[in-house]
This record gives sequence, structure tokens and C-alpha cells, in this order.
Amino acid sequence: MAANPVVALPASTPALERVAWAVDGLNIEIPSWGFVNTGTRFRVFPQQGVPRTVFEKVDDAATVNRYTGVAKTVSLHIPWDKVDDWAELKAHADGAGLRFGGINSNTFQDPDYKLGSVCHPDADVRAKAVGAIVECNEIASVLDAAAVKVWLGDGTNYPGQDDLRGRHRRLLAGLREAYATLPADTRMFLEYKLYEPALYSTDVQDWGQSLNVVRQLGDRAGVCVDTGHHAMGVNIEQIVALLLAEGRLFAFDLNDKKYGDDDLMVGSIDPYQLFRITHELVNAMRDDADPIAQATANATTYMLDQCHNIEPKVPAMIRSVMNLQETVAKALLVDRERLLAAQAAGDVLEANGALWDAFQTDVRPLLAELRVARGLPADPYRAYLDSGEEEAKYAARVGGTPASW
Ligand code: PSV
Ligand code: MN
Repeated sequence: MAANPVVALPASTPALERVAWAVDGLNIEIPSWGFVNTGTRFRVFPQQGVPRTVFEKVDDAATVNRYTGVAKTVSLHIPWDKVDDWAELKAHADGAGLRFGGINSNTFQDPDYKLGSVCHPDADVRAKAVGAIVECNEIASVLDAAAVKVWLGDGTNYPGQDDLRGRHRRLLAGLREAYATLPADTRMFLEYKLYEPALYSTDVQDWGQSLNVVRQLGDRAGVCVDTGHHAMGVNIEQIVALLLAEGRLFAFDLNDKKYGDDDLMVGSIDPYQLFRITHELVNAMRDDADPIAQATANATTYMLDQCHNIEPKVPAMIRSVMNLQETVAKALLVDRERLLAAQAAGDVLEANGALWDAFQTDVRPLLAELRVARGLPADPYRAYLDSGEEEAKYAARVGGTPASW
């Protein structure tokens, strides 16, 4: 399998040693588009020091890794990150100590995709969309990337606009064609989203639809859960648990939200929800009785899919990595024996207490110690701010066209 530097968690490790997995085993993938100028549909606010090329986006991802030590892969988005010479980009990433994770297809911005991409009523547009995903497969092969990620903006805005079963048939046909050209050691992630840009029906709207499709594609296709892509109140950790049980939870796009698909920093709005999600993953990693869920959890990709519209981007990314790392560390502290015993005894409060006690633990001093022992700064966020690198970047990146939506 191509690069996914997650190291499996040994199932029975003492609590404090287990926490070290959050520093040594965990990998948090950084999206190239997390460093560009973004905004809402009302306004993009330009920032200083924004990358002008994909090489500079890779540099920013490498900075996040240099300070945190756990962000060893970077995702690309095509065509945003297209270059003439992929070997040059690969050499650049190698030199910066990074590997490529997901290659994300973009079939939502070209004017031809107004009525959809692989589900479009017109066969020529469908062929173009399949071609865009196939191109990502080829790029993944050249870059030795771990995965190709498909998110479709496909859907309709009005009842009756198109035939819903017809669109489903086109979806399956198009993705089968694209999957057939997936490099042998690469995985395909299919992301779902409740709505937006389509406002009435979305062709891959929820985890059930994504699971149904990936099952029909093959063993190397799995579901990508973007935490921002659910209706309010949906129990995301239960979706995670079920997808682990089915062996199809392949990836996360992590971010936080208050209302819609807000793409805020992971753990910034509802850290307990993030804890409940990471608990399901760690719980599966430690569950020798469920080898499918265990293997699936150990191979899951954690990517940050965030837009830093008003906050400085590299510090925000470092903060997000730390938020996730701290939350995973808390999940690693759950006393699983206590939890299982309480569940078996039907002791509701004791079982819930096993989670709550872990969630309430301040793991920051322990993580600081573990980082220092590995030659990393105790507090990566503070160390980056104190380094002067942010201001140096502002001075160095003058002129050219900052990457933007
Ligand atoms: C869609 O909202 C999404 O979450 C998909 O992952 C896209 O590829 C990404 O955002 C970037 O626009
Ligand atoms: Mn996403």
C-alpha cells in the first residue's frame, strides 16, 4: 500500500505508553488548500504570506510537520495543484520530508458541471468528469500517493429537475469506470455531503449512499466521513462505529461546525464530539475480538479539511493538529476494561464515567514531555509563533498571485 504512515496501535499497552501512540503512530494529513486565501460566498479576505504555488503549499505543510512531527502527508486538489513536472513536485516534497496522501478530484468548478458531473444528463459531460477522476488516479500513481478522493457536488436544485434513479445509475457507471483505473496499491475514498452546492437532492448525500456505492466498486473503495457534512444533531460517532464494523471507514475530512459546513478548526466548537469519534476509533484499534474493525481503524486516514478564513493559516493548522492529537490522547486513556465491565453489568453511570474521566484528563503536560523526548517543541503552536517564521514568510512571499478560491 502506498504512503499512509499510520502505525498500528498494539491492542494491550499500558495507559501511559498508549498515549505515546498519539505522537509516534498517529498521522494527520494536511490539505494543500488549507493555506490559500478563502472566504465565504460573501467575501474572500486576503492574508499575507499566502502560497503562490503548490510548491509553497507543500512548504507550509512541511512547516506544520516540522513543529508537530505528526503531519507527514499532504493532500492535493486537482486541478488547483496541477504542475507540468510531477517528478519535480515529488522531489520537493521528499526534500521537505513529506509524502502525498489523497489526490482530490474537482468536478464541481468547471462551467460544464452546472447540472452535475458523473451524474450529469449529458454523456459528454459525464465522460469529462470520469476523465478528471482518472487523471487523479494517474497523478496518484506518479506521486506514489496513498489515495484518490472523490467528492461530487452533483445533485439537483428542484423536484422534477432530473430522474433520481437515473442519476444513481449514472453515478455507479461513472465511478466503476474511474475505479477500474485506480493504481493497484491505491485506495479510493468516496465522500458524502448532506447538501451544497445542490440544494434539493445530492447524489451522494449520506454515509449509507456512500457505503452502498463503495461496496459495488470493490475492496479498495471506502467511505470518507467529513465531520461537517451532516445535519445538526446527527450521531457521527455511531456512523464511525458502523463503518468500522463494516470495514469501510477509510478516511476522515476533519473540521468543526456550529451550523452548516463551516470548516472551522477541528475540535474548536464541540471537542466532546471529537472525543466521542476518536474513542470509537481507538476502541476498535484495541478490540482484538473484531479484527475487521481493528484493521480498518488502524488504516484510517485523518485529514484536516478546513478553511482558515479570518485566522492565520499555518498557526491555525498547527493548533488543529494539536487539538486532534490531544483528543486522540484522551481517547487512548479510556480504561477499556472498566468500560467493558460496566457495559456487561448494565452499569450505565459507570460506563459513561469511563469515557468522561478520560475526556476530562489534561493530557497536555504528558504530550509536551513526549514531544520533547523526541526533539520536538513542547508547545508547537507557541514555538512557531516565537520563531519569527511567520513574519519571515510575509517578507519572502511578496509579488506573484496568492493562491485563492
Ligand atoms: C466539499 O465541501 C469538501 O469537503 C470536499 O472535500 C472538497 O474536495 C473540499 O471540501 C474542498 O473544497
Ligand atoms: Mn471534505
